[in-house]
Amino acid sequence: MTALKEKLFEKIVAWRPRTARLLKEFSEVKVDEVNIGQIIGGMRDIKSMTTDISYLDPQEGIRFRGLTIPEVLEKLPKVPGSEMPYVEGFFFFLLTGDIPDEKDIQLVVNEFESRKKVPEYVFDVIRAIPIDSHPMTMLSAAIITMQRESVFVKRYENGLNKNDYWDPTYEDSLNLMAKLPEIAAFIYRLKYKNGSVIPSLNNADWGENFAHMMGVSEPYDDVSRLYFILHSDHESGNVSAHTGHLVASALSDIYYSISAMLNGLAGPLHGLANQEVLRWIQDVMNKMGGKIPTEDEMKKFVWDTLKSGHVIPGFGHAVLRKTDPRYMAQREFSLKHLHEDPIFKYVDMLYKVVPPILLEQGKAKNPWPNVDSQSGVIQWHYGVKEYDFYTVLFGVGRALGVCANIIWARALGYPLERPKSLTTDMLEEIAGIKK
Ligand code: CMX
Repeated sequence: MTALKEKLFEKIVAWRPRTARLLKEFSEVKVDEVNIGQIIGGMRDIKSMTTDISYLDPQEGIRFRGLTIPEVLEKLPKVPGSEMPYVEGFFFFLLTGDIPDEKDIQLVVNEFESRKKVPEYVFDVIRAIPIDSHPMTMLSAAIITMQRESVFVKRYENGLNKNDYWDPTYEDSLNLMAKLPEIAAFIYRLKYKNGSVIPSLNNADWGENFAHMMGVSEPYDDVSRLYFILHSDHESGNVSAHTGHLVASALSDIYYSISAMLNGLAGPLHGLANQEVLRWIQDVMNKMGGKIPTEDEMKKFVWDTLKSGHVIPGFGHAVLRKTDPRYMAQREFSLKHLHEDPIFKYVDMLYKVVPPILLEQGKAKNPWPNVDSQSGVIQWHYGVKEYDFYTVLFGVGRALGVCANIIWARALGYPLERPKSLTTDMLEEIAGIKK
């Protein structure tokens, strides 16, 4: 066992009795009640899943392993000379719950380094996909193509004890995560830079290597670190994390699970919103001939969008009821590094203008900006202007959290997920509607 895996195993062994006790002694204790509005309304707020990797409070926002975003950015060791922590250290933290020291971080760096070589057939498959396909399609296809590499499948076929499911899942997860930045940067260079692929650096951290492979200079390494960390996890009920968890609960391997996770992330109500924000802003900019609109002009654009039956991308949230701290972290970075950028000025004005309008309209439960409102602007500023690529970046980050969750789900023996559905007739009967 590698040192990282051993550390994780110790945590798993210590944690298992807690889950076992809850199940054995407290299975019948009620946690929640469910009403018809929730059943028809996309299961909002029904407490029915468990994860220890992150928790989303509606007012406070996300905590990763108990730490808020500012605490994560402050407490986790930073890459020398950079403002941001190592993504590898953050992954160690998600996986084990411990704040890593330099040695712990090096364990993850080494694990990723030794597993990062992408099989050539994966690149062949991506090249064979029509170039005008969405990059999320390419990423999802690349991952599913690698399913034949699954260690879990091979060991399962040879007869694997349930207690050990987590072990080959860990192997698959690290094998896949190590390759994701390579595949994402390959897609970017193939699709938007005439196929001039930039080979990976040896022994660089995720941020530095990704910026290098994208062909974008500093501080894009820090932008990438921040981006991957912020997008990693948002507890388990969101579409991408939930899809990954659900698919994995059938003991489908990590490749099937993460590819499915990405397909959920690719929807405009979820991860695709970051590209939609830029598309919307570009549209406003074109209409304004590049001039920064006045507040009144911006208000009109917002109302026009709402009146045409569209949502304002980057605003609202199914759980959050305050400004998303992921938005705030990126806003702080933007205020420091790109406050003069015209697109940032648009975003800044939207921050002022949109919430009162959504409140006045009275539909959205949360009028405040979410993570996607700010993220594309930073990418744009550093020259990554191909906004349909932004969800790929979200996806690479999200895989960190979902892989950590799936490893733990296997370690704690979480079963096949299988909620119960009812017919409309049954709901009407429960409601006491006479027919
Ligand atoms: N603009 C306009 N209307 C909005 C809105 C927005 N930004 N956010 C919510 N609403 C509307 C909903 O469409 C819904 O309208 P109907 O009653 O006509 O169906 C109503 O307000 C109530 O919705 P809600 O309960 O507040 O929000 P949901 O939990 O149903 O949906 C979300 C949450 C994120 C899908 C929604 O706020 C939205 O569509 N936002 C814009 C897209 C976006 O930014 N998505 C990214 C979210 C973060 C992420 O997952 O990446």
